[in-house]
Amino acid sequence: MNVPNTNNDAEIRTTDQLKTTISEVVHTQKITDIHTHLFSPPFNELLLWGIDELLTYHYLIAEVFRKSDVSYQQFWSMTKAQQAELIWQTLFIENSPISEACRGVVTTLNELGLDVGSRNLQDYRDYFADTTVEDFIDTVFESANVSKVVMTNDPFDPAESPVWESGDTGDTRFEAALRMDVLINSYEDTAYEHLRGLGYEVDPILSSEKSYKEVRRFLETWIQRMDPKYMAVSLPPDFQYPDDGVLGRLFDNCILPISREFNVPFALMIGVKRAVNPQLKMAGDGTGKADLSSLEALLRENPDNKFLVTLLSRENQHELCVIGRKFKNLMIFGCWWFMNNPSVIEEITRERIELLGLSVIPQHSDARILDQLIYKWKHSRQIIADVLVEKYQSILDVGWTLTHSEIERDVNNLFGGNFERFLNGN
Ligand code: FIX
Ligand code: ZN
Repeated sequence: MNVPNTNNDAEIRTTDQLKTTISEVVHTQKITDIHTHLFSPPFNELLLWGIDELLTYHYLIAEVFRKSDVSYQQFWSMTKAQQAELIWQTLFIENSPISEACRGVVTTLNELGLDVGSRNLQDYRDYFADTTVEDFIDTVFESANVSKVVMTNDPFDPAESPVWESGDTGDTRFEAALRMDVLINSYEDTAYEHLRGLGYEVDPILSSEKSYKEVRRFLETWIQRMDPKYMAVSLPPDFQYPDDGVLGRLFDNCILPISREFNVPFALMIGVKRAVNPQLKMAGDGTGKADLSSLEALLRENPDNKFLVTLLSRENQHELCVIGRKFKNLMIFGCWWFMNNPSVIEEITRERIELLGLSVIPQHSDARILDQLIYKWKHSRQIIADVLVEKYQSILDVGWTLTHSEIERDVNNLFGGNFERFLNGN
């Protein structure tokens, strides 16, 4: 017997109804963006926004050198406004802006109601000059339909310190993530001295019980100060675990115990080769395929720890899904950086849903400039919706029934529910 449906829970029978429902649900569902490089207003100049920032995004800097004769030295000696003008002229006027990073600028301007057909950079600059950052945050969060964004907070960055010392990060839509690249990847070069300077009694190679205790004390202090959603690190493709060096000692004696004790997951972003071309500065990082047996060992040997993982190499993505099937303490998230392109997002999202169903966090934005929330989410939402249509259609075709509220439940989990449950579960 068919259970009668209320209007709100209409049964979906046809492909048209399915497409309309998914499009409506995917576009109206608010998103928790679990990894960005955005900052709330009290962080002042760390919060980047506006057309010149948008145009000088490091993804576009990498592209401009391929099409312009400008030398590295000339480019880096320009002001930000001059760099933005060069990028605009080269990538948007002298060439059509169809790379994903270029297209993102066009989508963003259009969504902000600006006339992209005019190609008038000055008009775009005027628009931003007439806007306050607080108003613009509201505009962007509304346009992207995002409810929360997780920042990337470096406890070693002096530019962030005043805000953490003040205890007030302002707008609560911005939440913290405790980033540990300096601690983990530069312990001997940078972190050790810094910690000593702050009065932590650590030794240069982190080899004593006393040092472990002191690093744990440092982490505890920052967890209390930031109330982070998770701790995070980016790692090179040759990352290994177990490890008898500083990284292994930090993981086993400091980070993993603290992560368990405070129920703060550890996010691993694996596969970045930093400074493949140092001349490009932040745009000069590359990617490499990782050996995921290290990740398997980490998950197996630390079953009471929770790990969020994203990988930078396309070649690793299928293997990661298989690992996800083996370890419930792993939450796979996002299409990171060079993966954040339509063809790859589509492939990875399909692969993940086929192997893991709805138990993943399909995307994060990695936005560095506030405005980018608009295009990154607009582009990704469309792809996620298309993959969902295909997957739901395949069960409708063989007689499964679906309702509007079931699709709402599923999309809600993908866009925030899975993250919250993973954080709050034991
Ligand atoms: O390590 C990271 O969090 C990376 O996302 C960034 O460092 C990278 O520069 C980036 O912006 C990628 O989208
Ligand atoms: Zn990032």
